Amino acid sequence: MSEGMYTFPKDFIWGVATASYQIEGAWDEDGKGESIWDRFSHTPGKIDNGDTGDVACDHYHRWRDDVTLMKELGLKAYRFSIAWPRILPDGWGEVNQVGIDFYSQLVDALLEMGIEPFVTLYHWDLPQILQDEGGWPVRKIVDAFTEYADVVSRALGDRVKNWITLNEPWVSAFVGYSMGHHAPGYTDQDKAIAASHHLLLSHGQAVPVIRANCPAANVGITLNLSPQEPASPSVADRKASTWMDGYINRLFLDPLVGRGYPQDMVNSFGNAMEFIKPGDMDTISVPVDFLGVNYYSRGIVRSNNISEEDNEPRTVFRGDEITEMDWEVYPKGLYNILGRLYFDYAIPAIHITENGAAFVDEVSHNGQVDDPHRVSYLKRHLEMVKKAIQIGVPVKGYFAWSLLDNFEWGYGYSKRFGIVYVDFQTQQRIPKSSAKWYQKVILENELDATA
Ligand code: GCO
Repeated sequence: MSEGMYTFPKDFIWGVATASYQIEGAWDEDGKGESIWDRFSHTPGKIDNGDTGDVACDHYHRWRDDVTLMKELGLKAYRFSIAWPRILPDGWGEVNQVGIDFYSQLVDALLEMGIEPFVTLYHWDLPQILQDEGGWPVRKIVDAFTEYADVVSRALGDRVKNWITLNEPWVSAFVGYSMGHHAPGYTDQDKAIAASHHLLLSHGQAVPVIRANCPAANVGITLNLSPQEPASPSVADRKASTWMDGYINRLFLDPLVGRGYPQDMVNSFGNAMEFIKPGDMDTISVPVDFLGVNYYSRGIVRSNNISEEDNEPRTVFRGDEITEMDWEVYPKGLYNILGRLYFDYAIPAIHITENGAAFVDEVSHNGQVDDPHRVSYLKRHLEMVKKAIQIGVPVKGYFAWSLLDNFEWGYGYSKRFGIVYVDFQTQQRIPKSSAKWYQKVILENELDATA
């Protein structure tokens, strides 16, 4: 091993991630019910350019080719999500066998190719019919999710060993119900807080059900985590960044590890948390096998109240490398988060379930897509994973976001995150130079930080 080279642990899991609504298309085929994202994207003005996920990457029809592509890239694992309304078009009750068969065949094909499936049960495409009855802010959703988790883990649990209950409950709750940028598009903070509690409760109630159906299961939950730094050392900015940390990180981490909701958040939300029932916090803190971490960037927090006497001039500015999402490239934040999860929260195992960047990608005259910025982004974040492992953080796997360019929610197809380029007119896939770079990293199980 030459200088600058780092060999990852032997059993390190190298993967990519996707999500059902972002890639599948076939939005109303084979008995699938409508999801909140179908409804939202079909509502004029909600998505840039009027884009929808109706066709997306047409993965529903092209999945065999996509699995072959994954095999060619040498991927060891594939994190994908299941579209709840494909399985239970009415939210619960009658099962759509065609929907089960789709995922069942996908799982078989992955296993045949030696690719380990990581199934996310919920990546934001709630059956619209459940939203019509109130959605995540209404408690009965917890039983609906549990039934859904039961149906899927019964059907796939003989083959799928890795389960993620929810993807980014903060985004589901707050971007969907309070900011209104995501489906179902509400702007009601109390609804969002109730939604976040019922999401966590759904997770907690589903974990034992998945284990019962799949005794060998590794079960976890994926959070979007991001360090929040004060823009100056002033009291006002420090207070604001502590609040933001509570809102994005601690509101989910603390209850999951059995610490209950952070007191500063409870105080800040006031009596909006009356929906908590006895026993809920125990249900939520059920032990899991791993935590999934989605990391993209940090936050730099400036108090709104900058006229406050004790505020000071800003001292922290974002760096000059910014992605197409207007997110700062800040690899060190991943290291900080990982350290905190291990040393403060004693998390026993971590998978980086998403990490990646959107840049403008173009097909050159020779049909290649060269994306050096993405290679650099991935490399520098993997370097931080390596450093975290070196100080003892149990990082077990890394999933690049994403396999394919896809439907980036409110931005539609305008942001490309894939390591594989997708021509949305022809559905042609072109592995970018980042895919070839990642293929080599996986093959060698080694990172050349100097190159
Ligand atoms: C996320 C999402 C992805 C996004 C990605 C880039 O979990 O936030 O899983 O669906 O596409 O994060 O914004």
